[in-house]
Amino acid sequence: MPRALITGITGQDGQYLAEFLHGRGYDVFGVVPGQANPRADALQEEMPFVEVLGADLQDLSSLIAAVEYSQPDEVYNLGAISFVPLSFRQPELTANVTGLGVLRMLEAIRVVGGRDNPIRFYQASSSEMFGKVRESPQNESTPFYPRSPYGVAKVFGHQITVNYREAYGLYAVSGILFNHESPRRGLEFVTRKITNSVARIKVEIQEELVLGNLEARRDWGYAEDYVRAMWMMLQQAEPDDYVIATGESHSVEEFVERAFTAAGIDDWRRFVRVDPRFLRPSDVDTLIGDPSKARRVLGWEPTVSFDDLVRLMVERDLGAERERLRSLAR
Ligand code: NAP
Ligand code: G4F
Repeated sequence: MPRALITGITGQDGQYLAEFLHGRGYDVFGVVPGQANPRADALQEEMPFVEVLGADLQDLSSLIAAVEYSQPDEVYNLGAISFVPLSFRQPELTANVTGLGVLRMLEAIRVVGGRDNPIRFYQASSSEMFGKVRESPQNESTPFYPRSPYGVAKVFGHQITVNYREAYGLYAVSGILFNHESPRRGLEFVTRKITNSVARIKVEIQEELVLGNLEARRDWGYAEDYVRAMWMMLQQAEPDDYVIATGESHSVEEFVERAFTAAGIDDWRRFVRVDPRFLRPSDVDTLIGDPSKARRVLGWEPTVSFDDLVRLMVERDLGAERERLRSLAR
């Protein structure tokens, strides 16, 4: 049985990846930080096949212990402070977890080494690294210009992964993933904030949706498609970096409009208010990825369109809100 160790297993991607790898016959180990992390219990209930290991990306010895114990064939480093506004409020924490955490994970792999074969390492790089974009669409050789402490930390993580590949011959790759969403997306991110609010407005338990920059444009895909790409990258003969994106860009306003339409509400402007509280000190205005290398080399394709993604998320949030109201009435 192949063995995989995942950091960030309680997050959106960690959960989909754990299910995906389990479905392919892997033994799955997951790193969870904290001494009584409530998300660990929820994860164990939903995915009893995962063996949870207490460790933290800020603590090298705990990562070495996790690698020694799990003896993985593949390590997926998805753990991070991943919410951009938090990175402005806690830049040092972000640099430590999202940036230096990658270095610590690579060191743990280098020091412990593989069972029979070298351990293969996946780093969750991000389109946020392109920031104030130098060209459009962005591909693997587009220069980085990060716009947040999160983006800067991801550039460090990306470059240190390249360096460990070149300096020590580690099998280490980075997926430069553009935004990907799902019903498991955290409520703090704009897509899920919108679909959850639209559902609550539809069932009349919320009055308005308060947002920041409606003009920002993102290349939004579906998370399950993106975790499949992570695994595909680690199955190649040679380690390399890949952009994963849909090649389409939409504004936050378009997302809002489609979400209200999906819930059967036409006049979305009546419910939406812009509050400068949700604006960032510096934002990424527009992102659009060029996934042609992933198409050509990995044979990867996105399967969920923008419209279907919005619909899928609204329907799931609406179903959950209706179920919650039904159970309260019982
Ligand atoms: P997410 O839902 O925010 O999950 C982040 C995970 O990191 C959580 O499981 C969290 O654990 C864990 N974590 C936080 N601090 C940690 C620490 N000190 N030690 C170990 N783990 C820690 O993120 P996601 O959307 O699944 O994204 C997965 C990865 O891909 C992240 O690295 C993100 O930056 C990157 N990425 C995401 C996207 C996207 O659009 N989703 C795009 C490009 C790149 P607890 O919450 O349990 O503490
Ligand atoms: O959903 P967001 O918070 O995602 P963002 O900043 O693009 O970052 C996500 O994608 C990255 C990949 O490019 C990941 F690396 C990162 O970990 C994370 O998963 O915001 C998207 C856009 C921004 O321009 C923001 O200013 O939506 C705009 N926005 C407008 N109103 C808002 C809001 N964002 C949030 N979170 N909340 C709002 O009320």
